Amino acid sequence: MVLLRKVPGMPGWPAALGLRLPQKFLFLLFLSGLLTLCFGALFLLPDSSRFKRLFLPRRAAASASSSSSSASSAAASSTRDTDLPRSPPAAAEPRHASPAAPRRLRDKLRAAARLPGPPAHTAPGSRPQVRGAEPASAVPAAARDTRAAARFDYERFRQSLRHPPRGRRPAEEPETRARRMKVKEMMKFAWDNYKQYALGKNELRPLTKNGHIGNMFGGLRGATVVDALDTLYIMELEEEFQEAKKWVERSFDLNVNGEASLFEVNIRYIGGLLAAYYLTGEEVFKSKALELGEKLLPAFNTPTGIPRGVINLGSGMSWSWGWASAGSSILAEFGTLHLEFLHLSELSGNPVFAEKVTNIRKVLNRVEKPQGLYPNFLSPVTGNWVQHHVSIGGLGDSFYEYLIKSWLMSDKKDSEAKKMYDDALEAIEKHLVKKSAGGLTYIAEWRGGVLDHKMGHLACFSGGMIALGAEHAGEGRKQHYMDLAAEITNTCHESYARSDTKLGPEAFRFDTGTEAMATRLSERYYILRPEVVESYMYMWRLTHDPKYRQWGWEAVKALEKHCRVEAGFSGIRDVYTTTPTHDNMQQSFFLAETLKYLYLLFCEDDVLSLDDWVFNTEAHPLPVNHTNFKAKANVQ
Ligand code: DMJ
Repeated sequence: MVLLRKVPGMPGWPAALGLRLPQKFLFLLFLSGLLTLCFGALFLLPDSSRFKRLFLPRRAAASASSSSSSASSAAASSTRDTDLPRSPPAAAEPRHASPAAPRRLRDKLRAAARLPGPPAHTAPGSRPQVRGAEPASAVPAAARDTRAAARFDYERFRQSLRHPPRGRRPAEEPETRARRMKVKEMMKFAWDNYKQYALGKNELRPLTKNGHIGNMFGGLRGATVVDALDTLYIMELEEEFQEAKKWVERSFDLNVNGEASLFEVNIRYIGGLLAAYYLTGEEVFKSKALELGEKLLPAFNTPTGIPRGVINLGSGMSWSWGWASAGSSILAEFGTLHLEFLHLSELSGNPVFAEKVTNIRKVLNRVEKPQGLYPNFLSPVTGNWVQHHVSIGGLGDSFYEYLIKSWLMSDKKDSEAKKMYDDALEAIEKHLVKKSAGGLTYIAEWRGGVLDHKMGHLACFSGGMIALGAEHAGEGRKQHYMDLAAEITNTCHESYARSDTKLGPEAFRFDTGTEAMATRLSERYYILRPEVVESYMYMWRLTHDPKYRQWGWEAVKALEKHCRVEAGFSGIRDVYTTTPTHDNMQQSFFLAETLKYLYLLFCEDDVLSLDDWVFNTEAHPLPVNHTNFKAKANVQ
C-alpha cells in the first residue's frame, strides 16, 4: 500500500515507470497476488501463532496455537502414543529464570525432538557428574493438575477393584483375630511414639526419644509418616491416619535442596503417596506424588537414559554413588522404578515417566548377560556392565521383584517383563541356587563366576517372589517353583530359628561348617527388616499352610521381646545373644513393611487382595491395571 501512495509533486510510481493501462492492470494483478501469498504464508509457517494473534480474535488464536504445538510435538517424536495428552510444550518458560536458562531451553528442545546432543556429564568419578535438565518444576503446577484431573477417573478405578481394599470381614477364628489385633497394637505403639518424639523427622530414635533425619532423602522429611500412611489406613487406625494425612497436607515440604537416593525417594515417598491416594482418593497424596516424581526426572539425563543413583532435588544435578564402581548405576536401584513410574504416568496423563522406565528395559534387553545373569553394576554412560557381581540380595534384589510384579500389575499383559523374569530366574536357578550339606536350599552370590555361599536377609524376599511367579509358570513348572519358594522360605526361617533371639541376622553363610548362621560379627545385626515375614505372607496366601502363620507369630513374639523398648521398636546389634544391645533406630520400613506383612498374614485373603494389588518393594500397594492404563510409553 505504501508503495502506491502518491507523493505530492511526484507522479504515481507506476505512471513514472511509463506503463500503459493494460500493463498497469497486469502489474496490479501481479502485486495483489504477491500480497495474498505473503499473507497466507503467515498462517502456513511452522510457528505462526504470534502473527495469528494479530489477525484472529483471542480465543481462536489460542486454540489454533495449541493444536499447532501438539501437531509439531507429535511429528518431532514419532515414539509417542498419539492418544496421549502432550508433554508441556518444549519451549515453556522455566519457572525460575536463571543464567542457565538458555542452555536448559536448548537441552529441552533437543530432548523433545530426540536429537543427539553432547552429553552434559563429565568424566565418571568426578562429582557431580551430570547437570540435569531443568527441574521438572518448569511445568506450571496448575497445568499439571488440570491435565491430571481431566484424565484420571478415581471412581471408575474403585469400581474396577474385585474386593474392597480392607476386605469384607467374614467371621474368623478368635486366635487369628487376636494375633492380628496384636500386630495392630504394635503399629499403634510404633506410630504414637514416632508422633510424640519425632514427628516430621525421618525416623524415631526410640532410646534417646528423639528424631533422626539422615542423608538419604535429600532434605525431605517425614519418611515414617509417608511410609506409615497405608498401613494405618489398612489397619483402620483412623485417628492416626488423619494425623499422618494432616502432616502431609500442612508440613510436607517438597522444596528441598539436598542429595537424595533416587531409589529410596521412589520406593518410600512416591510409593507411599501413590498407595495412599489409590486407597483413599485424597487429592493431596496424588499431587505430592506427581510433584515429587517430576523432581526425579533430571536423574535420567544420561547418555543411555539409565538414571544415576543420587539426585539433588533442588538443582536437579545427579551423580553416581561414590562407592559404586566406576560411576556405575545399581541394578536394584534403576531396576526398581517401573511400578511407580507407570502409575505416575497414569495419574498425570504425562507419558514421560513411563518412557523413562521403558527405556531402562530396552537398555537391559540390549546388553549381553553373562550366563543369562544380570550383574549389579551398569554404566549409565556406555550401557555396559561394570563388574560381574550378581546377587538376588542387596544391589540386585528388587530388580527381579519388579519384573514379575510389572507383569502382574499389567494384568498379565506385559509379556516382555514376564519373559525377562522367567529367563532371569532360570539362570539364577542354574548358577546360584545350591543345597547345603544339611539339606537347606539357598541362593548364593556370584563374583565373576566364583560363588560366595552367603545369603543376605534382603535375599529372603525371594521365597515370596518365586511363589508369586510360580502361579503363572509354564506347564509342569508351577509345582517346581512352589517347592523352590517353600525351600528358600524354610531356609530363611531357619536363620531365625537358629538364633538366640529368634530373629535373623543381616547375612548368613553356608561355608564354614555352620549353616544358615552369621559367621562374621559384622553380620549379626537385625534392623527390623521385613523380607522374611514378607515371604511368610505370600506363602500363606498362596498355600494356606498354617506353618507360615505360626512362623509369623514367632517373629511377633521375638520383636516384642527383643526390639520393643519404652518408646518404640529398635533394631538389635546381635541376634545371637538374649540380651542384645539396641541400635536406637525405628526404621520407617518397619511401619511400611514388617508390620503390614505381619498384619496381612493374619487377615483374610481379600484384604489388599493379590487380585487387585501388587506391593511395591516398600510394601506400598499399587493397583493392578484393570482399567487399561492410557499412558503407554513407546520408546524406540
Ligand atoms: C526396604 O526399604 C525395601 O524393601 C528395599 O527393597 C530393601 N530393603 C528395605 C528393608 O529391608
